[in-house]
Amino acid sequence: MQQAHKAILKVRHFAVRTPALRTLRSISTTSANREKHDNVASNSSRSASTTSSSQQQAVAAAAKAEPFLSGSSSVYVEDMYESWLQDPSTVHKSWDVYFRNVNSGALPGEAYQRPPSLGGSAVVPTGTSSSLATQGGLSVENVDKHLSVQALIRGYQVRGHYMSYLDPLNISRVSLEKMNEDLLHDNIFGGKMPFSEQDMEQEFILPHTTMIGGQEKSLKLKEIIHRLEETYCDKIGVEYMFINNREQCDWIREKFETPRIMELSEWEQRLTWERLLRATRFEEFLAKKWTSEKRFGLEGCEMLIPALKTLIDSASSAGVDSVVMGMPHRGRLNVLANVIRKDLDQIFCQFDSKLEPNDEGSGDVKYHLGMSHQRINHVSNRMVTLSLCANPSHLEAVDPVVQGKTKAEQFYQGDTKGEKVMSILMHGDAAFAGQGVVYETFHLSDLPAYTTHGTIHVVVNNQIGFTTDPRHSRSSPYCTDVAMVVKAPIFHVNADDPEAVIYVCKIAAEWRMRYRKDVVIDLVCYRRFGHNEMDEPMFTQPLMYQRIKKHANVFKLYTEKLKARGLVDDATVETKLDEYEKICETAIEKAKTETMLQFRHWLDSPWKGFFKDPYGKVDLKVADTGLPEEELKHIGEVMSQASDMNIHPGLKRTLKARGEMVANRTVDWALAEALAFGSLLKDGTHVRLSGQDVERGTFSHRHHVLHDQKVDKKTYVPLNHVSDNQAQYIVCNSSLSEYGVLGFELGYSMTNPNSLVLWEAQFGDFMNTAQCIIDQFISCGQAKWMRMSGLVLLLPHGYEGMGPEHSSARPERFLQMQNDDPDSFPVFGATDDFEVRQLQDANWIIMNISTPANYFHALKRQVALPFRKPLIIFSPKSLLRHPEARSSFDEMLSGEKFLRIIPESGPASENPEETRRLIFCTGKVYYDIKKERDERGLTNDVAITRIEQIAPFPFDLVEKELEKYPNARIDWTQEEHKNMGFYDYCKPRIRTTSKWSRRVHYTGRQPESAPASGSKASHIIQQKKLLNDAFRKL
Ligand SMILES: Cc1ncc(C[n+]2csc(CCOP(=O)(O)OP(=O)(O)O)c2C)c(N)n1
Ligand SMILES: [Mg+2]
Repeated sequence: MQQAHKAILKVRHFAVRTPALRTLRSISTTSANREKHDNVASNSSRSASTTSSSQQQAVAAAAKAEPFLSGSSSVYVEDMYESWLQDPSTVHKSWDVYFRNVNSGALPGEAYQRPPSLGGSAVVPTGTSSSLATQGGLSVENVDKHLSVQALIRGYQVRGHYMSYLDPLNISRVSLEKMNEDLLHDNIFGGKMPFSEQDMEQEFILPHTTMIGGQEKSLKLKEIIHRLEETYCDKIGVEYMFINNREQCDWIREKFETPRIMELSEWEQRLTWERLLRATRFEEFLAKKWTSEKRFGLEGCEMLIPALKTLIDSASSAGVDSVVMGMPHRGRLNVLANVIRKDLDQIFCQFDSKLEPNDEGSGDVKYHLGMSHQRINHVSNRMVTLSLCANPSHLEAVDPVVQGKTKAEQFYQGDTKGEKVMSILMHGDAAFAGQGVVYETFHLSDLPAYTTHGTIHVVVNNQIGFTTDPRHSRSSPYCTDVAMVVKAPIFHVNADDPEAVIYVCKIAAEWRMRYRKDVVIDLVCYRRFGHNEMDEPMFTQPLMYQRIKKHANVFKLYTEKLKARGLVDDATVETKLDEYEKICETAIEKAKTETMLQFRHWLDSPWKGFFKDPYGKVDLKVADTGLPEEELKHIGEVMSQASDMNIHPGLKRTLKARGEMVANRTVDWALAEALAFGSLLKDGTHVRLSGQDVERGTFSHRHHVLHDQKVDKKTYVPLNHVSDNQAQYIVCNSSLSEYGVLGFELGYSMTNPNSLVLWEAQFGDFMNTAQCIIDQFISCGQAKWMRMSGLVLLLPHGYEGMGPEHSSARPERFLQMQNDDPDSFPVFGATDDFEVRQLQDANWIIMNISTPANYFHALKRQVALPFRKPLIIFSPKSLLRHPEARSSFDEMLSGEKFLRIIPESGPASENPEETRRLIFCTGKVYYDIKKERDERGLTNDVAITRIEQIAPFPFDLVEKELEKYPNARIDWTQEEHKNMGFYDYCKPRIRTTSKWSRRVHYTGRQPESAPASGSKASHIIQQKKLLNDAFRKL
């Protein structure tokens, strides 16, 4: 072993709590690695600096040429150079001379001036801390030492976390140490450790990049190492040197390096202990009462509860009054009980398998339910609303939903900077590393229309995912590495050290409130039992679980610690435990008196005042969706003007055409949409449209944000200029994500029912990368969690010969999940109630609309309904510009409404008995069929009826059509393949409507696996055949 290592080991005996040698090993990783890390670190310095990086690099290059410096020191030379530029007195005199020479143009290799004598020292003799800067010269050896101390400090800052004691079981360290074994002869000092045993007693000036000195400007080397070990290699691993912002790095350094800064007050220690007691006792109580029930207990990470409470205390003290949370299964009941303070009896009665639900819908298992609760925070003495979003089993799916809900709360509170509303997301280690939606959600975190101004992420890192070890569940060293993409600081902490956890939480909350950026707490813990309480972990992790069996729980460990400090005694422990036991027992007695399960008590977004009564019974009237002529005209004119903007000539033409349409009392698709939005905004309803390229519109038809052609970033949103007191319109191009963004908009839509929130897919088929949000939340959120949402999905759909990828938004999938019965004609009593009652029972509404006016009414009906349902619209592509797909103002005036079907209105309808064929179809294909019919001169023979609201199926209106054409053959015609599209859904319902008396003939493409042909030619052939088939035998 080298002398220097021996010396440092010796120092450790009297100065260092954790082994310095190990740290040095970790610092001295491979040269490639080191350069990578150092570059990151030095980049961060550079970016915050006023110096140009080329200047610095030139200095570093010059330094390389100096015989007295090794090339590997260039990073530090750059750093010193930057510091020197700001204040020459911050560097040693010798460097001052050197940099002066470089700056005055000294050639590489010539800038270094030998000092007059070798008597000087780079180190400060003990007790003369200020003398260093005044010394005349340096030995080459001492310059090297000086640099080496800086390297040492930076090494700890960059990589100290690798050597910190994070694992309560002490298992993961073993592999780390092994990994570092070969790296003993490090490269950081060129393979030669520059410190001797005597150097440990020498004092060194501390660089400005560390705060370990507190008020002291220099320290003995052994003390430097001791303090660095304490800061970076104990129970907290601070990972932050990748952040390219010097001010933020300095802030973190100050929070962790300042001597004794991490100590908690006695009051905080007792509070943490009491919270830990409740967290621990809660799980023990459940385990005792329901021995064979799944609850995904928190045992092994009980510190999650005091951690969350500390985050909330700190945020509340800093002004936050609403915290929106999302979390997975692990410890959820404990969070509900001890953080959100859900009544314990309500939780306990969920364990009673005999209780039946009092509410409609499927309900959900107890560890998925949401909750919202307002309570006083006893630390801040302020009211705070805590909500936990309901979530499916699909891990991490709730992340973007929480963010959307948070963003909406911020919007409605006028909280533009996230001062009042904040989100906390909890994660499992395996899920955090493995699920792509985590990454998608992180990438929303700093986008203007999506930012929630910083989320605190807490990872319950129990070092296992079900039965899988971390080495098989991720390729990154930490499960938290994904957070590095947004430069969020990551605080790894050993969850067996309550004080370290609490300190980290305080800093995380402070970070969030100060910088309004994401931050991650990695609670490194263990899982005391199996994945759930029924599971045997010894099958797969025998050694880990042998160790866990011998490991005392953190409450016990902390109790001993506080007893030793005289902060608690046996009597207090007993009293507090008894107190909590009594609370649980009382609650269990109360739970026994419950006769029904009340899912409505578990709403994460209660819409106060939206329903007429607390039981969700609603007045079934639908408000008028039409508009007075003047209003249509006014909004149309607003949409035709560009204010003072220099707009593109093409856009000028578009706006001019809009103006002409308005003058002619006509609307196309884009104008109909704008009229609907405009009138809602004018009435005070907030509208938000989000998705990829929605501002202009994928098909360049919308143009809701006008860009000045001469002034950079000058934009104008006409819909925000409809009237003085209007609500705000937000239209935002999203990141290239479907899962994350759709989840976000769903969360946004849940917050306030008096809004219209829309998500548009670039093409409808891309919706399937967000399938989880559609399947788990949108189609059944109300059934599982009594959660309503009026979210609108716009899914461009239609066969235009563009190939298999952009033709179908897969209507069949949505229709398959519709909850109406194909074999039963709904009966609701009063007939004029049919439409709204049917909608009330539906899980969602599915439309394929063929006219602009109907699109206008559909959007407006979303808000006019006395309840909220998700609306899926298969929106058109070619119809956006189709000359026949135009509507008149007449169809949009007051008194007009959304048409669930558009019946035939031509000659066939006047002579229905004679009509030989009644074609039902939907969407764009209508125009093709109609054209073909008219060209064939079959207007008397064929009636074409469009079904605009596919689901819930308009049985009542279809019945009228069937009765009207008693002698017609019934066809369903679609352009989609037979195994896709609308046929499978509509056919049995038409049959049911006819009381199974009439056949339904299919016309369309034959079954296929790909949604459409890749060749334009075969598309055209197929389309021709389809039309031929539609009129065959006539
Ligand atoms: C998206 C998704 N895939 C798979 C599962 C099945 N599953 C449930 S828990 C679990 C392990 C989760 O491990 P981790 O995230 O570390 O949380 P822990 O259970 O350890 O707290 C898996 C794979 C799931 N719930 N969600
Ligand atoms: Mg885990």
